[in-house]
Amino acid sequence: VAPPPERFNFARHLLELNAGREGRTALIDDQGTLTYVQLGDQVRRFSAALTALGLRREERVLLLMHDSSDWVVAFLGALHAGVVPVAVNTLLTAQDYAYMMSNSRAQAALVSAALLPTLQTALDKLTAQGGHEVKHIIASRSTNALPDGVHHFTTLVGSHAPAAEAADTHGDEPAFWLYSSGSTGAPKGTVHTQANLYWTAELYGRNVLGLREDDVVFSAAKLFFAYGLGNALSFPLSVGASVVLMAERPTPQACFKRFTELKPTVFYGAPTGYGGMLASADLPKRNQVALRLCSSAGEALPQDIGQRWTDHFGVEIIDGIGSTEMLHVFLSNRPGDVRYGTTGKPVPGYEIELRGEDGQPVADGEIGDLYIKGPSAALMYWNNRGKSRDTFQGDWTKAGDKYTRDADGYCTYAGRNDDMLKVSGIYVSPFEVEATLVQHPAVLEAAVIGKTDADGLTKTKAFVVLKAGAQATDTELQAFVKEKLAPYKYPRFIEFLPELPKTATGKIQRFRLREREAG
Ligand code: 3SK
Repeated sequence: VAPPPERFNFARHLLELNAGREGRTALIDDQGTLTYVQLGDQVRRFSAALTALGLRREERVLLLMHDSSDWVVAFLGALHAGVVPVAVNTLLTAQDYAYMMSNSRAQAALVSAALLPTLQTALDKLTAQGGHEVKHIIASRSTNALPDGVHHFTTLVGSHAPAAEAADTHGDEPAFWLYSSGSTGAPKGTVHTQANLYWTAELYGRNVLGLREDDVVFSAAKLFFAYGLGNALSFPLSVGASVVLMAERPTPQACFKRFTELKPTVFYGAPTGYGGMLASADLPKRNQVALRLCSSAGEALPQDIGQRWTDHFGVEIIDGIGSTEMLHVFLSNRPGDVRYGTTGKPVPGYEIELRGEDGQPVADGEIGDLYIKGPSAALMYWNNRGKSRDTFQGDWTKAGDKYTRDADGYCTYAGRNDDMLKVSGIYVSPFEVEATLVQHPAVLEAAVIGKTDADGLTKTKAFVVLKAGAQATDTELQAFVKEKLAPYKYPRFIEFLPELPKTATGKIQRFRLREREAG
Protein backbone atom coordinates (compact mmCIF):
# COMPACT_ATOMS: atom_id res chain seq x y z
CA VAL A 1 0.00 0.00 0.00
CA ALA A 2 1.42 3.39 -1.01
CA PRO A 3 1.82 5.77 1.94
CA PRO A 4 -0.40 8.84 1.90
CA PRO A 5 1.21 12.14 0.84
CA GLU A 6 2.91 14.14 3.60
CA ARG A 7 0.18 16.80 3.56
CA PHE A 8 -2.88 14.66 4.06
CA ASN A 9 -6.42 15.38 5.16
CA PHE A 10 -8.55 12.24 5.42
CA ALA A 11 -11.85 14.07 4.82
CA ARG A 12 -10.48 15.75 1.68
CA HIS A 13 -9.09 12.38 0.58
CA LEU A 14 -12.55 10.75 0.85
CA LEU A 15 -14.29 13.61 -0.94
CA GLU A 16 -11.78 13.47 -3.80
CA LEU A 17 -11.96 9.69 -3.99
CA ASN A 18 -15.74 9.74 -4.33
CA ALA A 19 -15.96 12.72 -6.68
CA GLY A 20 -17.19 10.52 -9.52
CA ARG A 21 -19.86 8.75 -7.45
CA GLU A 22 -22.26 11.66 -7.03
CA GLY A 23 -25.57 9.84 -7.27
CA ARG A 24 -24.53 6.75 -5.35
CA THR A 25 -25.97 6.28 -1.87
CA ALA A 26 -23.34 6.87 0.80
CA LEU A 27 -25.39 6.73 4.01
CA ILE A 28 -28.76 5.23 4.96
CA ASP A 29 -29.84 6.14 8.48
CA ASP A 30 -33.08 5.94 10.47
CA GLN A 31 -34.40 9.10 8.81
CA GLY A 32 -33.27 8.88 5.19
CA THR A 33 -30.35 8.64 2.80
CA LEU A 34 -27.45 10.84 1.71
CA THR A 35 -25.79 10.43 -1.66
CA TYR A 36 -22.06 10.91 -2.03
CA VAL A 37 -22.60 14.39 -3.47
CA GLN A 38 -24.86 15.35 -0.54
CA LEU A 39 -22.36 13.95 1.93
CA GLY A 40 -19.51 15.96 0.36
CA ASP A 41 -21.63 19.09 0.40
CA GLN A 42 -22.62 18.69 4.07
CA VAL A 43 -19.06 17.91 5.17
CA ARG A 44 -17.76 21.07 3.51
CA ARG A 45 -20.60 23.16 4.96
CA PHE A 46 -20.05 21.80 8.46
CA SER A 47 -16.32 22.43 8.12
CA ALA A 48 -17.11 26.07 7.20
CA ALA A 49 -19.57 26.34 10.12
CA LEU A 50 -16.96 25.19 12.66
CA THR A 51 -14.47 27.71 11.31
CA ALA A 52 -17.11 30.46 11.37
CA LEU A 53 -17.86 29.64 15.02
CA GLY A 54 -14.22 30.41 15.73
CA LEU A 55 -12.93 26.84 16.17
CA ARG A 56 -9.28 26.59 15.23
CA ARG A 57 -6.93 23.86 14.01
CA GLU A 58 -6.14 21.26 16.69
CA GLU A 59 -8.83 22.47 19.08
CA ARG A 60 -10.95 19.62 20.37
CA VAL A 61 -14.73 19.23 20.10
CA LEU A 62 -16.71 16.58 21.97
CA LEU A 63 -18.66 14.29 19.63
CA LEU A 64 -21.43 12.66 21.66
CA MET A 65 -23.96 11.46 19.14
CA HIS A 66 -25.99 8.40 18.27
CA ASP A 67 -25.14 6.81 14.93
CA SER A 68 -26.67 8.80 12.06
CA SER A 69 -25.50 10.61 8.96
CA ASP A 70 -25.00 13.69 11.21
CA TRP A 71 -22.31 11.74 13.11
CA VAL A 72 -20.42 11.12 9.87
CA VAL A 73 -20.83 14.73 8.72
CA ALA A 74 -19.70 16.02 12.14
CA PHE A 75 -16.62 13.77 12.22
CA LEU A 76 -15.51 14.40 8.64
CA GLY A 77 -16.45 18.10 8.78
CA ALA A 78 -14.22 18.53 11.84
CA LEU A 79 -11.35 16.65 10.16
CA HIS A 80 -11.84 18.77 7.05
CA ALA A 81 -11.45 21.94 9.16
CA GLY A 82 -8.46 20.51 11.06
CA VAL A 83 -10.57 20.58 14.24
CA VAL A 84 -10.18 17.44 16.39
CA PRO A 85 -13.34 15.46 17.22
CA VAL A 86 -13.22 13.54 20.50
CA ALA A 87 -15.69 10.74 19.76
CA VAL A 88 -17.20 9.34 22.95
CA ASN A 89 -19.37 6.41 23.98
CA THR A 90 -23.04 7.44 24.19
CA LEU A 91 -23.67 5.00 27.07
CA LEU A 92 -21.58 6.77 29.73
CA THR A 93 -22.54 9.00 32.65
CA ALA A 94 -22.48 12.81 33.04
CA GLN A 95 -19.49 12.31 35.36
CA ASP A 96 -17.60 10.53 32.53
CA TYR A 97 -18.40 13.31 30.04
CA ALA A 98 -17.35 15.99 32.53
CA TYR A 99 -13.97 14.27 32.81
CA MET A 100 -13.63 13.93 29.03
CA MET A 101 -14.51 17.56 28.31
CA SER A 102 -12.12 18.76 30.96
CA ASN A 103 -9.31 16.39 29.92
CA SER A 104 -9.63 17.28 26.23
CA ARG A 105 -10.35 20.96 26.89
CA ALA A 106 -13.24 20.66 24.44
CA GLN A 107 -14.21 24.00 22.93
CA ALA A 108 -17.58 22.82 21.60
CA ALA A 109 -19.93 19.86 22.00
CA LEU A 110 -21.70 18.11 19.12
CA VAL A 111 -24.50 16.15 20.72
CA SER A 112 -27.64 14.17 19.86
CA ALA A 113 -30.62 16.12 21.18
CA ALA A 114 -31.63 13.07 23.23
CA LEU A 115 -28.30 13.31 25.09
CA LEU A 116 -28.51 17.05 25.71
CA PRO A 117 -29.75 16.71 29.33
CA THR A 118 -26.79 14.44 30.21
CA LEU A 119 -24.39 16.83 28.53
CA GLN A 120 -25.95 19.73 30.45
CA THR A 121 -25.50 17.87 33.76
CA ALA A 122 -21.84 17.30 32.86
CA LEU A 123 -21.36 20.99 32.04
CA ASP A 124 -23.09 22.00 35.30
CA LYS A 125 -20.71 19.74 37.24
CA LEU A 126 -17.74 21.40 35.56
CA THR A 127 -19.14 24.86 36.23
CA ALA A 128 -19.52 23.96 39.92
CA GLN A 129 -15.90 22.74 39.94
CA GLY A 130 -14.48 25.93 38.44
CA GLY A 131 -15.51 26.01 34.76
CA HIS A 132 -15.11 24.55 31.30
CA GLU A 133 -14.12 25.76 27.84
CA VAL A 134 -17.21 24.67 25.86
CA LYS A 135 -18.38 27.75 23.95
CA HIS A 136 -20.82 26.18 21.52
CA ILE A 137 -23.30 23.31 21.67
CA ILE A 138 -24.61 21.89 18.41
CA ALA A 139 -27.54 19.50 18.74
CA SER A 140 -28.48 16.89 16.16
CA ARG A 141 -31.94 15.44 15.45
CA SER A 142 -33.99 17.52 17.87
CA THR A 143 -37.74 17.24 17.62
CA ASN A 144 -38.42 19.91 20.26
CA ALA A 145 -37.33 23.54 20.50
CA LEU A 146 -33.71 23.73 21.66
CA PRO A 147 -32.59 25.71 24.72
CA ASP A 148 -31.35 29.24 24.00
CA GLY A 149 -27.86 29.35 22.54
CA VAL A 150 -27.88 25.72 21.35
CA HIS A 151 -27.37 25.44 17.58
CA HIS A 152 -29.48 23.11 15.50
CA PHE A 153 -27.13 20.86 13.50
CA THR A 154 -29.13 20.91 10.25
CA THR A 155 -29.80 24.65 10.40
CA LEU A 156 -26.14 25.36 11.08
CA VAL A 157 -25.03 23.17 8.15
CA GLY A 158 -27.60 24.81 5.86
CA SER A 159 -26.58 28.33 6.78
CA HIS A 160 -22.94 28.08 5.65
CA ALA A 161 -21.54 27.85 2.14
CA PRO A 162 -19.28 24.82 1.57
CA ALA A 163 -15.65 25.42 2.60
CA ALA A 164 -13.60 25.82 -0.57
CA GLU A 165 -10.51 24.10 0.84
CA ALA A 166 -9.80 21.56 3.54
CA ALA A 167 -7.27 22.48 6.23
CA ASP A 168 -3.81 21.69 4.88
CA THR A 169 -3.06 19.15 7.59
CA HIS A 170 0.00 16.93 7.91
CA GLY A 171 -0.71 13.20 7.74
CA ASP A 172 0.84 12.84 11.21
CA GLU A 173 -1.19 15.69 12.70
CA PRO A 174 -3.55 14.91 15.60
CA ALA A 175 -6.88 14.38 13.83
CA PHE A 176 -9.26 12.78 16.34
CA TRP A 177 -9.33 11.13 19.74
CA LEU A 178 -11.00 8.06 21.15
CA TYR A 179 -11.00 7.18 24.84
CA SER A 180 -9.46 3.90 25.95
CA SER A 181 -10.20 2.50 29.40
CA GLY A 182 -7.85 0.63 31.73
CA SER A 183 -8.46 -1.40 34.89
CA THR A 184 -7.48 1.55 37.07
CA GLY A 185 -7.33 5.27 36.53
CA ALA A 186 -9.26 7.59 34.27
CA PRO A 187 -9.92 6.78 30.60
CA LYS A 188 -7.02 7.71 28.35
CA GLY A 189 -7.48 10.15 25.46
CA THR A 190 -5.94 8.23 22.55
CA VAL A 191 -4.70 10.65 19.92
CA HIS A 192 -4.90 9.45 16.31
CA THR A 193 -3.63 11.06 13.12
CA GLN A 194 -5.21 11.85 9.76
CA ALA A 195 -3.11 9.12 8.12
CA ASN A 196 -4.11 6.39 10.59
CA LEU A 197 -7.62 6.29 9.10
CA TYR A 198 -6.12 5.79 5.65
CA TRP A 199 -3.84 2.96 6.79
CA THR A 200 -6.56 0.93 8.47
CA ALA A 201 -8.99 1.40 5.56
CA GLU A 202 -6.41 0.23 3.03
CA LEU A 203 -4.69 -2.52 5.00
CA TYR A 204 -7.74 -4.11 6.57
CA GLY A 205 -10.92 -2.79 4.94
CA ARG A 206 -9.75 -3.08 1.36
CA ASN A 207 -6.99 -5.70 1.45
CA VAL A 208 -8.25 -8.20 4.02
CA LEU A 209 -12.03 -7.82 4.05
CA GLY A 210 -12.07 -7.01 0.35
CA LEU A 211 -14.81 -4.37 0.65
CA ARG A 212 -16.20 -3.26 -2.71
CA GLU A 213 -18.12 -0.37 -4.19
CA ASP A 214 -21.26 -2.50 -4.58
CA ASP A 215 -21.30 -3.43 -0.87
CA VAL A 216 -23.90 -2.25 1.60
CA VAL A 217 -22.28 -2.45 5.04
CA PHE A 218 -23.89 -2.53 8.48
CA SER A 219 -22.06 -2.46 11.81
CA ALA A 220 -23.60 -3.40 15.16
CA ALA A 221 -20.56 -1.72 16.75
CA LYS A 222 -21.26 2.00 16.97
CA LEU A 223 -19.18 4.71 15.33
CA PHE A 224 -17.66 5.90 18.62
CA PHE A 225 -15.82 2.57 18.97
CA ALA A 226 -12.63 2.29 16.96
CA TYR A 227 -14.07 -0.92 15.52
CA GLY A 228 -17.29 0.81 14.39
CA LEU A 229 -15.47 3.87 13.05
CA GLY A 230 -13.56 1.75 10.56
CA ASN A 231 -16.46 -0.60 9.83
CA ALA A 232 -19.07 2.04 9.06
CA LEU A 233 -17.12 5.13 8.10
CA SER A 234 -13.51 5.02 6.97
CA PHE A 235 -13.62 1.56 5.28
CA PRO A 236 -16.84 1.78 3.25
CA LEU A 237 -16.34 5.42 2.27
CA SER A 238 -12.84 4.53 1.03
CA VAL A 239 -14.32 2.17 -1.58
CA GLY A 240 -17.54 4.03 -2.43
CA ALA A 241 -19.81 1.55 -0.66
CA SER A 242 -23.14 2.33 1.07
CA VAL A 243 -23.49 2.33 4.86
CA VAL A 244 -26.51 1.49 7.01
CA LEU A 245 -26.48 3.49 10.27
CA MET A 246 -28.77 2.77 13.20
CA ALA A 247 -29.22 4.88 16.34
CA GLU A 248 -30.81 2.22 18.54
CA ARG A 249 -29.12 -0.59 20.49
CA PRO A 250 -28.07 -3.50 18.26
CA THR A 251 -30.59 -6.01 19.61
CA PRO A 252 -31.19 -9.12 17.48
CA GLN A 253 -34.56 -7.68 16.36
CA ALA A 254 -33.02 -4.33 15.34
CA CYS A 255 -30.30 -6.15 13.35
CA PHE A 256 -32.77 -8.57 11.70
CA LYS A 257 -34.91 -5.63 10.57
CA ARG A 258 -31.89 -4.11 8.79
CA PHE A 259 -30.79 -7.51 7.39
CA THR A 260 -34.14 -8.19 5.79
CA GLU A 261 -35.22 -4.67 4.78
CA LEU A 262 -31.96 -2.97 3.76
CA LYS A 263 -30.12 -6.12 2.67
CA PRO A 264 -26.56 -5.33 3.79
CA THR A 265 -23.93 -7.50 2.10
CA VAL A 266 -21.37 -7.04 4.90
CA PHE A 267 -22.15 -7.18 8.63
CA TYR A 268 -19.77 -6.48 11.51
CA GLY A 269 -20.57 -7.52 15.07
CA ALA A 270 -19.14 -8.85 18.32
CA PRO A 271 -19.42 -12.50 19.47
CA THR A 272 -22.09 -11.74 22.09
CA GLY A 273 -24.25 -10.22 19.36
CA TYR A 274 -23.78 -13.21 17.05
CA GLY A 275 -24.61 -15.55 19.97
CA GLY A 276 -27.77 -13.55 20.77
CA MET A 277 -28.93 -13.61 17.15
CA LEU A 278 -28.35 -17.35 16.80
CA ALA A 279 -30.38 -17.94 19.96
CA SER A 280 -33.30 -15.85 18.72
CA ALA A 281 -36.46 -17.50 17.41
CA ASP A 282 -36.69 -14.67 14.84
CA LEU A 283 -33.35 -15.44 13.14
CA PRO A 284 -34.03 -14.77 9.43
CA LYS A 285 -33.61 -17.57 6.91
CA ARG A 286 -30.65 -17.61 4.56
CA ASN A 287 -32.77 -16.53 1.59
CA GLN A 288 -34.12 -13.49 3.46
CA VAL A 289 -30.71 -11.80 3.74
CA ALA A 290 -28.04 -10.69 1.26
CA LEU A 291 -24.94 -11.20 3.44
CA ARG A 292 -21.74 -12.18 1.65
CA LEU A 293 -19.26 -11.51 4.50
CA CYS A 294 -19.35 -11.05 8.27
CA SER A 295 -16.69 -9.74 10.62
CA SER A 296 -16.20 -10.10 14.36
CA ALA A 297 -13.95 -8.41 16.92
CA GLY A 298 -14.13 -7.12 20.46
CA GLU A 299 -13.67 -10.51 22.14
CA ALA A 300 -12.50 -13.89 20.86
CA LEU A 301 -15.18 -15.56 18.73
CA PRO A 302 -16.03 -19.02 20.13
CA GLN A 303 -15.63 -21.68 17.44
CA ASP A 304 -19.18 -22.96 17.94
CA ILE A 305 -20.77 -19.56 17.30
CA GLY A 306 -18.74 -19.07 14.12
CA GLN A 307 -19.58 -22.54 12.82
CA ARG A 308 -23.30 -22.28 13.59
CA TRP A 309 -23.49 -18.88 11.83
CA THR A 310 -21.78 -20.29 8.75
CA ASP A 311 -24.00 -23.38 8.77
CA HIS A 312 -27.10 -21.19 8.92
CA PHE A 313 -26.23 -18.38 6.51
CA GLY A 314 -23.51 -20.00 4.38
CA VAL A 315 -21.28 -17.00 5.18
CA GLU A 316 -17.97 -16.90 7.05
CA ILE A 317 -17.34 -14.72 10.08
CA ILE A 318 -13.89 -13.17 9.77
CA ASP A 319 -12.68 -12.99 13.38
CA GLY A 320 -9.95 -10.51 14.19
CA ILE A 321 -8.53 -8.48 17.05
CA GLY A 322 -7.74 -4.79 17.06
CA SER A 323 -7.37 -2.09 19.65
CA THR A 324 -8.24 1.54 20.17
CA GLU A 325 -4.48 2.19 20.25
CA MET A 326 -3.89 0.60 16.80
CA LEU A 327 -7.23 2.00 15.57
CA HIS A 328 -8.43 -1.23 13.99
CA VAL A 329 -7.77 -4.89 13.39
CA PHE A 330 -4.14 -6.02 13.05
CA LEU A 331 -4.53 -9.79 13.47
CA SER A 332 -7.27 -11.60 11.60
CA ASN A 333 -8.62 -14.57 9.72
CA ARG A 334 -9.03 -14.13 5.97
CA PRO A 335 -12.04 -14.69 3.73
CA GLY A 336 -11.65 -18.23 2.37
CA ASP A 337 -9.10 -19.10 5.10
CA VAL A 338 -11.01 -19.10 8.37
CA ARG A 339 -9.94 -21.25 11.31
CA TYR A 340 -12.66 -20.81 13.89
CA GLY A 341 -11.28 -20.69 17.43
CA THR A 342 -8.22 -18.73 16.25
CA THR A 343 -7.72 -15.03 15.47
CA GLY A 344 -5.81 -15.90 12.30
CA LYS A 345 -2.57 -14.25 11.21
CA PRO A 346 -1.16 -10.70 11.17
CA VAL A 347 -2.83 -8.35 8.70
CA PRO A 348 -0.27 -7.60 5.93
CA GLY A 349 1.34 -4.28 6.85
CA TYR A 350 1.48 -5.23 10.55
CA GLU A 351 3.94 -7.44 12.43
CA ILE A 352 3.28 -9.09 15.73
CA GLU A 353 5.57 -10.48 18.43
CA LEU A 354 4.61 -12.72 21.33
CA ARG A 355 7.06 -12.00 24.14
CA GLY A 356 7.81 -13.93 27.29
CA GLU A 357 8.55 -12.45 30.70
CA ASP A 358 12.17 -11.91 29.65
CA GLY A 359 10.94 -9.70 26.77
CA GLN A 360 12.15 -12.24 24.17
CA PRO A 361 9.88 -13.90 21.56
CA VAL A 362 8.36 -17.17 22.82
CA ALA A 363 8.43 -20.45 20.87
CA ASP A 364 5.40 -21.65 18.88
CA GLY A 365 2.72 -22.98 21.19
CA GLU A 366 3.87 -20.94 24.21
CA ILE A 367 1.86 -18.09 25.67
CA GLY A 368 3.34 -14.62 25.17
CA ASP A 369 2.36 -10.97 25.55
CA LEU A 370 1.16 -9.52 22.25
CA TYR A 371 3.07 -6.59 20.73
CA ILE A 372 2.18 -5.01 17.37
CA LYS A 373 4.18 -2.98 14.88
CA GLY A 374 2.26 -1.10 12.20
CA PRO A 375 1.55 2.30 10.71
CA SER A 376 -1.76 3.07 12.45
CA ALA A 377 -0.54 3.30 16.07
CA ALA A 378 -1.85 6.30 18.03
CA LEU A 379 0.56 9.12 18.80
CA MET A 380 0.09 8.97 22.58
CA TYR A 381 -2.35 9.11 25.45
CA TRP A 382 -3.10 12.76 26.12
CA ASN A 383 -1.41 14.21 29.22
CA ASN A 384 -0.28 10.77 30.33
CA ARG A 385 3.38 10.28 29.64
CA GLY A 386 3.77 7.29 31.95
CA LYS A 387 1.04 5.19 30.35
CA SER A 388 2.04 6.39 26.85
CA ARG A 389 5.57 5.14 27.41
CA ASP A 390 4.37 1.85 28.76
CA THR A 391 2.10 1.19 25.74
CA PHE A 392 3.83 2.90 22.78
CA GLN A 393 7.35 1.49 22.90
CA GLY A 394 9.08 2.87 19.80
CA ASP A 395 7.88 0.91 16.78
CA TRP A 396 5.98 -1.53 18.98
CA THR A 397 2.65 -1.15 20.75
CA LYS A 398 1.79 -3.34 23.74
CA ALA A 399 -1.69 -4.84 23.39
CA GLY A 400 -2.28 -6.07 26.94
CA ASP A 401 -3.47 -9.44 25.54
CA LYS A 402 -1.85 -12.85 25.73
CA TYR A 403 -1.67 -15.09 22.68
CA THR A 404 -0.18 -18.32 21.37
CA ARG A 405 0.89 -19.02 17.78
CA ASP A 406 0.85 -22.49 16.22
CA ALA A 407 3.36 -23.91 13.74
CA ASP A 408 1.17 -22.73 10.83
CA GLY A 409 1.21 -19.15 12.12
CA TYR A 410 -2.41 -19.02 13.40
CA CYS A 411 -2.77 -17.11 16.67
CA THR A 412 -5.14 -17.98 19.50
CA TYR A 413 -6.29 -15.69 22.30
CA ALA A 414 -5.08 -16.70 25.77
CA GLY A 415 -6.47 -13.93 28.02
CA ARG A 416 -5.57 -10.43 29.21
CA ASN A 417 -2.45 -9.51 31.10
CA ASP A 418 -4.29 -6.97 33.22
CA ASP A 419 -7.56 -7.36 35.12
CA MET A 420 -9.77 -5.89 32.42
CA LEU A 421 -12.82 -7.86 31.37
CA LYS A 422 -14.37 -7.61 27.94
CA VAL A 423 -18.12 -7.94 28.07
CA SER A 424 -19.98 -7.84 24.75
CA GLY A 425 -16.77 -6.48 23.25
CA ILE A 426 -16.54 -3.52 25.65
CA TYR A 427 -13.89 -3.20 28.37
CA VAL A 428 -15.12 -3.26 31.95
CA SER A 429 -12.83 -2.67 34.93
CA PRO A 430 -13.68 -5.07 37.78
CA PHE A 431 -12.28 -2.51 40.24
CA GLU A 432 -14.70 0.19 39.12
CA VAL A 433 -17.66 -2.17 39.59
CA GLU A 434 -16.38 -3.28 43.02
CA ALA A 435 -15.85 0.33 44.11
CA THR A 436 -19.45 1.07 43.13
CA LEU A 437 -20.95 -1.98 44.84
CA VAL A 438 -19.33 -1.06 48.17
CA GLN A 439 -21.06 2.33 48.03
CA HIS A 440 -24.35 0.48 48.64
CA PRO A 441 -25.25 0.80 52.33
CA ALA A 442 -25.75 -2.98 52.71
CA VAL A 443 -22.46 -4.04 51.09
CA LEU A 444 -19.33 -4.70 53.14
CA GLU A 445 -17.06 -5.83 50.33
CA ALA A 446 -17.20 -7.11 46.78
CA ALA A 447 -14.99 -8.85 44.22
CA VAL A 448 -15.76 -8.98 40.51
CA ILE A 449 -14.46 -11.60 38.08
CA GLY A 450 -15.21 -12.77 34.54
CA LYS A 451 -17.46 -15.82 34.23
CA THR A 452 -17.62 -17.80 31.02
CA ASP A 453 -21.18 -18.59 29.95
CA ALA A 454 -22.45 -21.61 28.01
CA ASP A 455 -21.48 -19.96 24.69
CA GLY A 456 -17.88 -19.41 25.87
CA LEU A 457 -18.42 -15.63 26.29
CA THR A 458 -17.31 -13.53 29.26
CA LYS A 459 -19.88 -12.03 31.63
CA THR A 460 -19.19 -10.18 34.89
CA LYS A 461 -19.91 -11.87 38.18
CA ALA A 462 -19.76 -10.12 41.57
CA PHE A 463 -19.19 -11.90 44.87
CA VAL A 464 -20.68 -9.76 47.61
CA VAL A 465 -20.38 -9.83 51.40
CA LEU A 466 -23.20 -7.96 53.15
CA LYS A 467 -22.76 -6.00 56.38
CA ALA A 468 -23.91 -7.81 59.54
CA GLY A 469 -27.71 -7.73 59.69
CA ALA A 470 -28.03 -5.93 56.32
CA GLN A 471 -30.10 -7.25 53.43
CA ALA A 472 -30.01 -6.66 49.68
CA THR A 473 -31.07 -8.66 46.64
CA ASP A 474 -29.07 -9.21 43.47
CA THR A 475 -31.55 -7.18 41.37
CA GLU A 476 -31.32 -4.30 43.84
CA LEU A 477 -27.51 -4.28 43.62
CA GLN A 478 -27.58 -4.57 39.83
CA ALA A 479 -29.95 -1.58 39.63
CA PHE A 480 -27.67 0.34 42.02
CA VAL A 481 -24.64 -0.20 39.74
CA LYS A 482 -26.65 0.67 36.62
CA GLU A 483 -27.64 3.96 38.21
CA LYS A 484 -24.08 4.96 39.12
CA LEU A 485 -22.08 3.65 36.18
CA ALA A 486 -22.66 3.25 32.47
CA PRO A 487 -25.42 0.60 32.56
CA TYR A 488 -23.47 -1.97 30.49
CA LYS A 489 -21.01 -2.28 33.40
CA TYR A 490 -23.49 -3.91 35.83
CA PRO A 491 -22.61 -7.43 37.05
CA ARG A 492 -24.71 -9.99 35.17
CA PHE A 493 -24.44 -12.43 38.11
CA ILE A 494 -24.22 -11.79 41.85
CA GLU A 495 -23.45 -14.38 44.53
CA PHE A 496 -23.56 -13.57 48.24
CA LEU A 497 -20.75 -15.03 50.38
CA PRO A 498 -20.14 -14.85 54.15
CA GLU A 499 -16.56 -13.72 53.40
CA LEU A 500 -14.13 -13.32 50.50
CA PRO A 501 -11.00 -15.47 50.21
CA LYS A 502 -7.99 -13.35 51.22
CA THR A 503 -4.23 -13.60 51.65
CA ALA A 504 -2.65 -13.28 55.10
CA THR A 505 -2.11 -9.60 54.32
CA GLY A 506 -5.80 -9.12 53.49
CA LYS A 507 -5.64 -9.04 49.65
CA ILE A 508 -8.62 -10.57 47.89
CA GLN A 509 -7.65 -13.83 46.16
CA ARG A 510 -9.52 -13.43 42.90
CA PHE A 511 -7.94 -16.57 41.50
CA ARG A 512 -9.79 -18.59 44.20
CA LEU A 513 -13.07 -17.06 43.08
CA ARG A 514 -12.20 -17.90 39.47
CA GLU A 515 -11.34 -21.48 40.50
CA ARG A 516 -14.60 -21.74 42.42
CA GLU A 517 -16.46 -20.56 39.32
CA ALA A 518 -14.66 -23.01 37.05
CA GLY A 519 -15.80 -25.76 39.44
O1 3SK B 1 -11.70 -5.06 20.33
C1 3SK B 1 -11.22 -5.15 19.20
O2 3SK B 1 -10.85 -6.25 18.78
C2 3SK B 1 -11.09 -3.94 18.31
C3 3SK B 1 -11.15 -4.11 16.98
C4 3SK B 1 -11.02 -3.03 16.13
C5 3SK B 1 -10.84 -1.79 16.62
C6 3SK B 1 -10.78 -1.60 17.97
C7 3SK B 1 -10.90 -2.68 18.83
C8 3SK B 1 -10.82 -2.41 20.32
